[in-house]
Amino acid sequence: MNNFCPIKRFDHIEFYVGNARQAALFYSQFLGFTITAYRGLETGSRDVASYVVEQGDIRFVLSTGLSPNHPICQSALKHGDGVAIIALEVPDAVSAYKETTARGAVSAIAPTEEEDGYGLFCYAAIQGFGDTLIKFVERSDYRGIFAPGFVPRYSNKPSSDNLSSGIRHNNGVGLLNIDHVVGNVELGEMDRWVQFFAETMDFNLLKHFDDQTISTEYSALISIVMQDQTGKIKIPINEPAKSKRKSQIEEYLEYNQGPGVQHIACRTNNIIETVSQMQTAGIEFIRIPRSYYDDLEARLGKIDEPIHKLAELGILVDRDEDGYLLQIFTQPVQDRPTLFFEIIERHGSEGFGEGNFKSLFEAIEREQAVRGNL
Ligand code: TYF
Ligand code: FE
Repeated sequence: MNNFCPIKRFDHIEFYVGNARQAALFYSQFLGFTITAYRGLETGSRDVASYVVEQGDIRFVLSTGLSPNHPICQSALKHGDGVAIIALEVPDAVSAYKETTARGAVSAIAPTEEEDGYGLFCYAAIQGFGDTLIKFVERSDYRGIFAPGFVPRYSNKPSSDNLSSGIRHNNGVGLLNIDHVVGNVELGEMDRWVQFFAETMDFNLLKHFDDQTISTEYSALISIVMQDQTGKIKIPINEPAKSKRKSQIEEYLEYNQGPGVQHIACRTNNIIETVSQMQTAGIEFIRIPRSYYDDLEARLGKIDEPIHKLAELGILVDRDEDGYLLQIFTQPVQDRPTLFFEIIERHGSEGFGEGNFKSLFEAIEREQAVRGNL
C-alpha cells in the first residue's frame, strides 16, 4: 500500500498564545510577516481571536482564547506560548484521517466540513507528540481568505497602499518556506514517534544522529529525521540522552511541561540580508564565538561567502558531499526556553548542519548556564 497519506505542503503552523494581537505584531515587525486575516469579537468569533501572518509560502496562525477556561488559554497556561498545531495541506482530509486513525493515530478532531460563500473547507486532526496536533487541511475547493470565519486584515503598517489595494504585503525579510519542524520528546519515547511517523503517517527515516554524533562534554541527544514521501515535509525528532548535566532537550521538556515543537526552520536565499534585517529589528540569536570562524576554511575548504559577515552575524556553515548550507538559530522567542527559530540557506546540502552540532550545542549550553539551567 503505497502513499496512503499524500501531503501537498505545510499548510500552516498554529500557535496558542497569551496575547495574539501582540504576537501578530511581533511576527510582522521583527520577522517580516504580513498580517493577512483575522477573526475575533468584531467578526463574530466570541471565544477565540486569531491572526494569520504570511511570508513567502509560510503561514502562521496566532490564536488566543478570550476566557480562562478556553482550551487555548489552558494550553498557554501550561506550555507558555508555542506551537499547538502542525497543519498539513492534503488532497483529501477525510482519507488522511481515516488512513492514519486506521493505523493507530489517536483522533483529535473528526472530519469537519465548513462551507461559506467561498467554497468548501475540510479538516480533521490527529494527536502528535505531547499536546501537539497534526491537522489535515483540504482547501482545493476553497477560495476564501485562509478559512471560513476569517476576514481579510489590512497590514498593520499604516500606508496609503492599504487604502487603495487592500492587503499590502510588506516585502518581508526574505523567508521563503518552512524547511523543517522539529519535535522534542521524552526520554524513551523516540521509537514510538519514529514508528508513528513511519507506520501511521507513511513517512520514511531520512537521517539518524546518535548520541555520539550529538554530544558535548556535558550533554547528549539523539535526533532522527522523518520525512514524507515527497521529501517536502521534514520532521526531526529529538530525544534527550543520558548526560552529566541537564541537556537543552531536558530544559525544553521541563519548561514546556512535556513534548512539543522545539524549532521551526525557515528557508531564505539570502541569509546575510535576512539575518541583518532581523537583528536590526531586535531579534536576538545564539552567540557563536569568533574562534568558530578562525579555522572555518581550514575545516570546510573554500566557501564562496564573506566570512567576516558570517562571523559578524553569527551564521554557521556546514558542508557535505552535496554542497554546503548556512544556518543560524534565534534565542527562544518567549520567556520560557522553549520554541526558537532557525534560518537556513541551502547550497546543495540537504543535511541539518551535522558539522555544527558540537559548536551549536556548546553555544546553547552557555545560554542555558546564563538561565541557571545546567
Ligand atoms: O534540525 C536540526 O537537526 C538542526 C540542529 O536541539 C539542531 O537544526 C538539532 C537539535 C537541536 C538544535 C538544533
Ligand atoms: Fe533544524
